[in-house]
Amino acid sequence: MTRPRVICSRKWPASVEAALRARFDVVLNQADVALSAAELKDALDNFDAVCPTVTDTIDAEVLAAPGRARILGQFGVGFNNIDLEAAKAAGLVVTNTPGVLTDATADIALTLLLNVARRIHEGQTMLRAGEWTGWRPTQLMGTSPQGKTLGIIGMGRIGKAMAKRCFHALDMEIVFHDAYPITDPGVPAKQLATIEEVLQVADFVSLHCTGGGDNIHLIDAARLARMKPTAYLINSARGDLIDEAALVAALEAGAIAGAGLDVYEREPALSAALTGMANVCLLPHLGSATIETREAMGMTVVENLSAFFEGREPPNRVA
Ligand code: 8YV
Repeated sequence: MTRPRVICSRKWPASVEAALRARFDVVLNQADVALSAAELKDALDNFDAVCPTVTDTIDAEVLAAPGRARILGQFGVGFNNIDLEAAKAAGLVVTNTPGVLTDATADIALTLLLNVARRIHEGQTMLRAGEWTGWRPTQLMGTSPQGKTLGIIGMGRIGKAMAKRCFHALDMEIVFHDAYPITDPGVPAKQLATIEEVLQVADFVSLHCTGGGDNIHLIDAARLARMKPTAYLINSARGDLIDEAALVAALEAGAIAGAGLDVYEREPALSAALTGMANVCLLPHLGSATIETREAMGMTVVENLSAFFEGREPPNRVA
């Protein structure tokens, strides 16, 4: 029996690549260089399954008349890099990897919160530059999160995991906005009717909604202006949720206190102004970057593909 032909757009954890090899006729990307649009089209023409990541733009043009592909097995929970309507129109099934990266991503959101609150990166930069002259009572005083209000935008799995951490570990008050009524936030938390209401009361605003579509620039100049001047914006979700130019302007004007960012509007590029701001903590999209999580994400893709090619419903089908 011929085995399905599968291609991965990037290098994956070795244990997952072994699992793929055991089941499929697989082409792996050991060089780990992102595929061009032409190479992605070629992959759709010649493989039964294409496994992209957030770095692959699978738009309508790439998806026009795929010759052979029947399934896109996205490595990641977010899939705003894929034009879902175009994929459906092309007859492709699309799957993602929810659940397995919830804790890792919430950990990074919490890390960013604590970093900006306690000025961790500023302290480390000072030390590494050899500029620490010794302890002083007023040196690098940050902000205590205890008793402050965390505002979550998007109370899904990761939003709830962030709420849990901040409620139990930091004694924070939790408010949130979600497009749907959330009856099980997991910890005491108040759902507010609008994003504006959250922005007005929160000391830390953490984004946990999906990117793309109507959510592009969800946080724009007008919404940044609703935040307290003492508040911090945390984004571990998707870069396009924030109008990055508007964020830079708000930070330059002192309209908000700072930001913790793991994702950017035009990754891997980021606004140069951000890199010069001491009140901004910047990470290179590390949300799910633990060995355990990346292996679990890969094995979830393997399960999705296995189910599909065995004629079963893939467990994590999004289209
Ligand atoms: C991934 C993520 O690293 O899963 C997601 O949606 O943002 C990250 O954790 C990346 O997207 C993989 O494609």
